Amino acid sequence: MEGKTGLVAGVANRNSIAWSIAQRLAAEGARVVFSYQGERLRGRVEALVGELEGDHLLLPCDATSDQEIDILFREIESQCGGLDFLVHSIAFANKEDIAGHFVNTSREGFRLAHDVSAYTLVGLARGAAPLMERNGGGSIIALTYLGSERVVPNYNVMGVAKASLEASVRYLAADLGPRGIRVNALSPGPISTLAARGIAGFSEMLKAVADRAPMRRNTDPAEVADASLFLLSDMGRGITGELIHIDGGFHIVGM
Ligand code: NAD
Ligand code: 0WE
Repeated sequence: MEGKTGLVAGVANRNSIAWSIAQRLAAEGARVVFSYQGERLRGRVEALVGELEGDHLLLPCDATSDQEIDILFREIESQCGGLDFLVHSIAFANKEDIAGHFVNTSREGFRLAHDVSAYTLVGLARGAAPLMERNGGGSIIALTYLGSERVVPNYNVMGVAKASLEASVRYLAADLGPRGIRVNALSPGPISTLAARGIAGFSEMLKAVADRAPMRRNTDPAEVADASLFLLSDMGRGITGELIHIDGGFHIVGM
């Protein structure tokens, strides 16, 4: 990844999947721009980035704001020129909407989950595309979850938002392919991150997956980082619009 520059959106702390991905990309020589949701997170992300070799950049961006996305890419353009890759690792739904019955999802809860978890990919891809075109093309990945394809208890509106994210990956791949930009999704099995830990019954879910997955274990974030490196590098140059499960095979199992 030497000579490549990319944006990683979604590092909140050391357990973030985006942090595992960014560490691997930086270790392979990439320059990484980190965007963080708000000033509340700056200190923590700064401390993490300080652990990396190389010259990286930190910029704020609440991805639900078109204005903040605009400012982010203007800043990247002036500091880096172009862009080669983008990692989208952002999701949010109200706590009450990822518990209980999906049928009770409010209009506002549905809107929020889709705005944060799906539309942000479209907004960030639109901002990144001209900078990628300048570099002769680029590669975009988004993190999704099996709850989009099958009913996972309590995942509820997040599953519907992830289905939208995955469809957005395909439409973006078709739109941006002629400009040399690839767009793919990675679907890891459950990983114990901040976004996952608050969820009731999460440790039981980890155990159920490890018991039934063909590989008989849970997903290691380093495995997600390796697959990300593949798709974001020239090794993935023939692949776009694809969804890769990184779940030890759990998604193939019927019982
Ligand atoms: P995480 O909490 O570390 O990451 C979620 C990130 O989303 C945070 O950095 C948060 O700041 C960011 N975010 C939320 N709203 C935002 C906004 N408006 N603007 C900018 N950033 C915003 O948790 P994670 O588990 O690393 O999640 C990362 C991605 O991986 C998510 O898309 C999640 O759905 C997906 N995923 C997670 C798992 C899992 O089990 N942990 C499994 C499969 C997929
Ligand atoms: O995408 C996710 C989690 C995303 C998430 C997590 C939270 C917790 C805190 C979105 N919004 C919020 N809102 C909060 O207030 N995952 C893939 C992890 C996850 O979450 C689940 C899972 C899995 C797996 C929720 C229910 C069931 C399974």
